[in-house]
Amino acid sequence: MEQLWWQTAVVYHIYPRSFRDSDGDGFGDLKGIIEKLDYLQFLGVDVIWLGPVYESPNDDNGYDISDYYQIMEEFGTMEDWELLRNEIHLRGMKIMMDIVLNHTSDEHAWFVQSKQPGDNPYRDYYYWRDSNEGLEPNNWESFFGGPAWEYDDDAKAFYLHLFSRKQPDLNWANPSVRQEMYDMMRFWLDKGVDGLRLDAVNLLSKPDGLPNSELTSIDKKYAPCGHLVANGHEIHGIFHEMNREVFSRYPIFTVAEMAGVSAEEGLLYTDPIRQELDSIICFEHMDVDNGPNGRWETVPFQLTTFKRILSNWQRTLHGSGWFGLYLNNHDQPRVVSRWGNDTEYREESAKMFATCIQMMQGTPYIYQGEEIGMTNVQFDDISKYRDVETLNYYRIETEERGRNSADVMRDIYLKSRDNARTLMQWDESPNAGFGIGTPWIEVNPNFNDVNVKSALNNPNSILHYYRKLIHLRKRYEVIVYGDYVLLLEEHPDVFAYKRTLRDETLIVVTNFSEQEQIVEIKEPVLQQELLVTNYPDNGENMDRMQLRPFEARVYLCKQKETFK
Ligand code: TEU
Repeated sequence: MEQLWWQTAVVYHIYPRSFRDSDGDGFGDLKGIIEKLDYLQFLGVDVIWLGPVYESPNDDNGYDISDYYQIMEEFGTMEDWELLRNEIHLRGMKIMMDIVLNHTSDEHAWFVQSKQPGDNPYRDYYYWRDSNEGLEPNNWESFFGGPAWEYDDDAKAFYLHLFSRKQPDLNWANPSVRQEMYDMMRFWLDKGVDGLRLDAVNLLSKPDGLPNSELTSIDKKYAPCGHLVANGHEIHGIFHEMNREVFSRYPIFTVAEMAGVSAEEGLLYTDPIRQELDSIICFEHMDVDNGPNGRWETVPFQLTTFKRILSNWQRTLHGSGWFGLYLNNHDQPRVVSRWGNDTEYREESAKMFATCIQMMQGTPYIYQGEEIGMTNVQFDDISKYRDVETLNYYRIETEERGRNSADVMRDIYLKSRDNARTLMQWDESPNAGFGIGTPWIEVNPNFNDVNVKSALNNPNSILHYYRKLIHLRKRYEVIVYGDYVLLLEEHPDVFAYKRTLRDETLIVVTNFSEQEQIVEIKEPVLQQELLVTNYPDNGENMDRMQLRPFEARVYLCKQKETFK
């Protein structure tokens, strides 16, 4: 496989609204990010992924774009963005923009135009359909709850929105839509952007005729349609064209966010021979605690399932495709609260998860606050939540399905996206040093204990551990290019694997439980060195280990065979 710059890179993911507010208006902004670039450089990351910063009415915090060529007022100006780009580049880092191709805002000029009667070229930019005897054109349910169709009085028709009603889906079968989007991406790439994160991008090709979903939802009203709209029949053709028209003309890195994708499909999207995309962020490993009725229903985390899924991706993409390694982002609850222990073992479990995911093959993504072990939040009232998906869920469950509020709040505590969107915790000053204004969302009350300033002062902090992991990736090629073998496959509490490149082997052992675990790893090695661990080294070799709660160890070994 050809070696490329982004294969050794570590990405830091910024949710601009919550990162740092420089002007006191209560919203994070571009100048705020500039203030923190030295910190990110110190952490050692290579690429900064900026959540969407384009003009937007913020129904879905910037994922509803009304103008792709303007910067959102709350975040600053185009000059601020150019300064941010320059400051990132000056520090030897790169900038990745978040691009939303599947939908625009309903306030985008194309959508406003598309409602007009008569001969109107914009009508076909979206999915406008007549009503089906007064009902929606089909039974699809939006990913954010309720019908995927909204009736518009001016247009006298329904339009499709897989996400919120303020995010109408674009019709990618229309060549003008595709050209507009290619122009837009080239605009940003010509401005010196180094990478693109493509939002929900395997949804671009819808099935012909938009057929009903055969699934049923709990109340039989609308039915999930993800399986019909993901990986549609034209999708590979679209990416091949996009690659020819855009990506292949720049020395950039692309990562596609794709739900409902198997490892085998992931390989089709990312195999360089096919000239589509460079890498993929999948959902399969994050969905393991979702119940049969979707993500709001939580079932117990099964480590064996999690291991099987990640191992399958590791093996399938090795040597051809490329994987995005993550356990946290702006759509997911914080993993330390979700599958770890965010009280007694917060530090241990945060470091253990980082070790487990970052020693695999792929590009690691660190989501803001993950590096200090930020946790989920439990606001006492729904009025303190901001996420459109969470608010829709609360309304539908309490008003339409008649569930009691306390039960619904429990689901929200576990899965709300706002768990990850509270303010970045910089120090122990009011609002954790986010800014002096009244913030758009409340701070997590634990910021006195969990913040960057105290983490910087403590050499054993999660933050310093992350720095170490990042440095190891730069130093040992086996972490980047080694092959992958799962060890202790059936163990219910320990995730262990082996990476090998030439004469070097890395053995990664992580305890996902609060109990001690005794495990033995018998490998024919000549020498072994404990590269990193989240507990004091007790001198054990890997042929007999007594792992403490959430303990993680990484051994670097020289293989015996190579010394024959
Ligand atoms: O997410 C796409 C996606 O699949 C999500 O809808 C995911 O299933 C959901 O967030 C889980 O709750 C992307 C963005 O990351 C997300 O923030 C946006 O809301 C969404 O696209 C629409 O643009």
